[in-house]
Amino acid sequence: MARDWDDLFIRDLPPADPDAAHGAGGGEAASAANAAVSAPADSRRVFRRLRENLTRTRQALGAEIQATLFERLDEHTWERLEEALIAADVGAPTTAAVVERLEREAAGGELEGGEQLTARLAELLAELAHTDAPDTIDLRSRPAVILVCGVNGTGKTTTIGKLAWRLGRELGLRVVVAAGDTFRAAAVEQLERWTQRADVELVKGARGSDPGAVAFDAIGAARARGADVVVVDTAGRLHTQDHLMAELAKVRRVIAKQIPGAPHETLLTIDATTGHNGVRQAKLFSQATPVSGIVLTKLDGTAKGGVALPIASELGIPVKLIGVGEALEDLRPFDAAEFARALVS
Ligand SMILES: Nc1nc2c(ncn2[C@@H]2O[C@H](COP(=O)(O)OP(=O)(O)OP(=O)(O)O)[C@@H](O)[C@H]2O)c(=O)[nH]1
Ligand SMILES: [Mg+2]
Repeated sequence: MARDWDDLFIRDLPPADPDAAHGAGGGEAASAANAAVSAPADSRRVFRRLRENLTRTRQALGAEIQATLFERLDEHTWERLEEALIAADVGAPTTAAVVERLEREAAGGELEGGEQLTARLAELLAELAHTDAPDTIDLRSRPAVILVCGVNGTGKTTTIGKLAWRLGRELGLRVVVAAGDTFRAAAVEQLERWTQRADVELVKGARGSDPGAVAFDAIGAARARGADVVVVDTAGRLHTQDHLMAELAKVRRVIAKQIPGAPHETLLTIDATTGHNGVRQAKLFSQATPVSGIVLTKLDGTAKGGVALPIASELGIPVKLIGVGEALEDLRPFDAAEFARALVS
């Protein structure tokens, strides 16, 4: 069963009364979305779209899988498969373990034919994504606060636009976005465009103003309007920029002071096109500030999509969302099994 939005978000589902759901789009949109996710035709459509958006990785990997697992198996099969997975950035040690296991099972006669081998390969790859940390996003607080941070240009603002649209228009929640990147005027304008498309409220401060103050105002606005979720954008930064890391810590403190236990979710964006380098950078970032979930972005623009699978165990933080394009609907909950199948099929 594919993991979907309703599995990702923990929330008090609204009672049957349609007036209980609010926000632009309202209850109708919410129930339509819920009905749609349960329809098999729709999940097939979503899976097709995921495959399309992963084309670059899939083509590189798929051609090798066709040329290996669907041909006569010999030692070159396993070498070539291993090389292809490493090229897709699955990571050398994890790849070796997966291929060795597949080879052993094939030699033991447990698997026969390309179809079975491919299906088993997808299963083994999906297992790489397992962590013990919770892979859900808890939205039960009123408001729930989601803080989004990461290195420059990794896709924070774009992810927030897509997430706000999903929460607001599709799930019928009332969303307030905080323009916590006060460095550049263009950053606020970019976020403003996204929030207009998503039809959610934006709280912004003057250019150069304190990001903590913007977060403070956004939570105040959310409380005043009975909003369900506050999503806080932040400026890009490196873990080595002490003053900027201190600023991020301050934003967290301001949020926690207003709502004990908040931020309820801290998402770190990683640009998939930077492959394992991005993962190493994210590791350092997550050691400098608490992070509860990864958003892997730009998977549509890379042949290194295999990187999604080992990240969770390498960082000890689950991948919760993936960005597969620049349209509003191009943010997906990360379902390792579905993802692995999309890569190899
Ligand atoms: N193809 C593709 N492009 C993406 C995706 N996510 C973000 N981008 C693009 O990546 C670029 C940077 O995205 P932003 O959202 O501005 O990144 P940011 O982390 O907010 O950047 P800073 O605020 O400057 O640190 C933009 O051109 C986005 O359109 C994605 O999933 N797929
Ligand atoms: Mg930004």
